[in-house]
Amino acid sequence: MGVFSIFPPRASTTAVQVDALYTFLLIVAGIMTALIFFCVFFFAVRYRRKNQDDPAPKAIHGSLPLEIAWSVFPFLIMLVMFAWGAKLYFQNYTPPLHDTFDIYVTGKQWMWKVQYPTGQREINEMHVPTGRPVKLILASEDVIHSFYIPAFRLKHDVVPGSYQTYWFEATEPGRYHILCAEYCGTNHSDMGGWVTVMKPNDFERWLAGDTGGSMREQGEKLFQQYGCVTCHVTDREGRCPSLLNVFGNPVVLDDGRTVVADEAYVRESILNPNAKVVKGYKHDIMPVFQGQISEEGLLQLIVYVKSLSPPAPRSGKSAAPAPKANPK
Ligand code: HEC
Ligand SMILES: [Cu+2]
Repeated sequence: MGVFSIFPPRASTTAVQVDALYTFLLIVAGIMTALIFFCVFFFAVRYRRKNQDDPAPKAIHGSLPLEIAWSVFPFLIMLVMFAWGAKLYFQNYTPPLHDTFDIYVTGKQWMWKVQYPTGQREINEMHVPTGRPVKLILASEDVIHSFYIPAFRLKHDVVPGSYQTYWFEATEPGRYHILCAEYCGTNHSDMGGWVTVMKPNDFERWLAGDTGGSMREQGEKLFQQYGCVTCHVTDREGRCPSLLNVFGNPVVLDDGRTVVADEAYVRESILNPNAKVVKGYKHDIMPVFQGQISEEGLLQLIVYVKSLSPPAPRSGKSAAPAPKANPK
């Protein structure tokens, strides 16, 4: 298939699966096209009027078995396409819960800004390891963009005001195009870059390079700068919830609903705290930060809030014991 390259290179686990489905669609479409053309020509030749004075043939008015056959078979084939497509869709939109490497991507007219939990920041460049699920948290600073890496068969709209998540696992080291696939203004066509896929060892070395403080450290700075710390850490009157072990766990709200504190929840809690108020706490105490913190800053704050919920120790490896929720 490499020689015959109507397909871009395949560098992720999904690429192979997407291409298999695509090939199936091409084959079905090819067979149908061939069949229709064959019938057109066959009938034109077979039933042509040989002599001017031959009587015109009688028209046929339907055939029940034929109609059933050409309704049921295409329907079954469509169902296969649907089930296959839906399976791939759900698989790609549901990141694995554990052991993902998280990368935070912000679209901005007209560039992709990429941040790593370890603090590296890049513009129009992204580095990922092979053999490890990478989860993307996609945000936009301005308009709708679409994050597109053809070699990974990955394309996801990036919508202002919300987070999109997607995941992939790269398989082939190399450099592949990143594009924006949603028209986003004058320089849309220049909005793109490169993703570098590296062997795990090379990637570790790259990650260990110089940074201006990890994303968590930068988030912690913002946490102090915006005064979050005065309420969420030093407040002794219990007016504000502790943020320890909030992330990734269910939160009971004052309207009785229970939501899981994911990236989108923390983002909303910061920008519009009254949208979901934690049970037992009051509305209108936490200030509304809408319009005050950049998308990149929000992502750093989120990484910091995440770091307050260390993952439960997993078998074998020793990890620091998780602090108990709300020590007040
Ligand atoms: C004036 C005090 C105050 C400040 C400043 C403040 N918060 Fe809050 N925060 C609250 C209160 C009260 C709640 C609970 C009510 C609610 O959910 O809105 C809360 C809720 C939250 C939650 C949801 C917690 C949970 O248990 O689900 C998060 C996350 C959060 N704040 C983050 C932040 C961040 C980040 C900042 C700084 C940018 C910040 N807060 C600044 C008072 C504050
Ligand atoms: Cu764009």
